[in-house]
Amino acid sequence: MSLVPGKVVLDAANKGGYAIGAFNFNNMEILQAIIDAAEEEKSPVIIAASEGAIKYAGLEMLVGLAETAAEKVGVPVALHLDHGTHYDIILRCLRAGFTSVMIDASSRPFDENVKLTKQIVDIAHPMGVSVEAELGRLMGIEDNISVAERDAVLVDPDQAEKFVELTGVDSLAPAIGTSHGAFKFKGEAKLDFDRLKKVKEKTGIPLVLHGASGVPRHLLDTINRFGGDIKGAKGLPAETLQKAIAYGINKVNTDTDLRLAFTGAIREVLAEKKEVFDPRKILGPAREKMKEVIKERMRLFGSVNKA
Ligand code: TD4
Ligand code: CA
Ligand code: ZN
Repeated sequence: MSLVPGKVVLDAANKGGYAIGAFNFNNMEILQAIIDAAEEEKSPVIIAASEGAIKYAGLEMLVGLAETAAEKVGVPVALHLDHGTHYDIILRCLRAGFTSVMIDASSRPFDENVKLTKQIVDIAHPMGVSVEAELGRLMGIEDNISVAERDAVLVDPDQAEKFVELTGVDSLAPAIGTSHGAFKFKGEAKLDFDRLKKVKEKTGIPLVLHGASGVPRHLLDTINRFGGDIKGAKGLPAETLQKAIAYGINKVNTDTDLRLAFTGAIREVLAEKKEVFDPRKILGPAREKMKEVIKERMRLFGSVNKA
């Protein structure tokens, strides 16, 4: 079917108490892995492109791939701009056919974040496009962090309430202790569930967890076994993620786990089959591995059979 607005799948997840996966893509194989996983699991899905992905593949190329892939399947698919930083790039995405955009002005002062986010909502909504915004800084929280330090970094629930009222945003990413990449926690994985609970109570809208990759051991092991060298990586444990979903997270962003799956599968083929030089024999297994990882994530999120 045609791409659907992000709000359609996120509002249903909010009502149903589960989460939709937002998976980043920047080439055909990653996109196919996401779409095929969604179809096989009968799961709604969000495909996400970062500004870096747009720079790498080209905006029209990504939209063309996304629309073609979505048309092919019966499950709802939304095309989302991940971490849009400026008005101009967001406008380009709106014109090109994105059905959801994130304006990430969380590093700016609160009033500026409100102003820019509201500006985006005002142009996106009449086009039927949903808007996600962010509050707080995406950062891991250490055990010994003080209350004041924590307050300075993580989302303020009262501000979140005000922010949603003032902007009319469709979904919100509150910083509660996750961070992007493969090195999320030095010690124990900790999230500020109290804060998450308050943000949910005060806003009621779909909440988004960034930096949610699990960084599973087996993916790291494959990479390291076949010539890679990634040490000390640590992701968000499955139980912690499921608790966050129970507290009101309805969109879970995953990029790192796909990068790990992709890299491990390619390293394995190249190490084990030294005679191979056909790109399809190299990227095919990587696509398969990513699909497996995505399906596993969808089961964890509770989005299977929700399409
Ligand atoms: O928003 N994201 C994905 C971030 C993608 C960054 O892409 P560029 O390198 O092009 O800037 C997440 O929250 C994913 O979190 P994860 O835990 O998977 O790192
Ligand atoms: Ca940010
Ligand atoms: Zn993110």
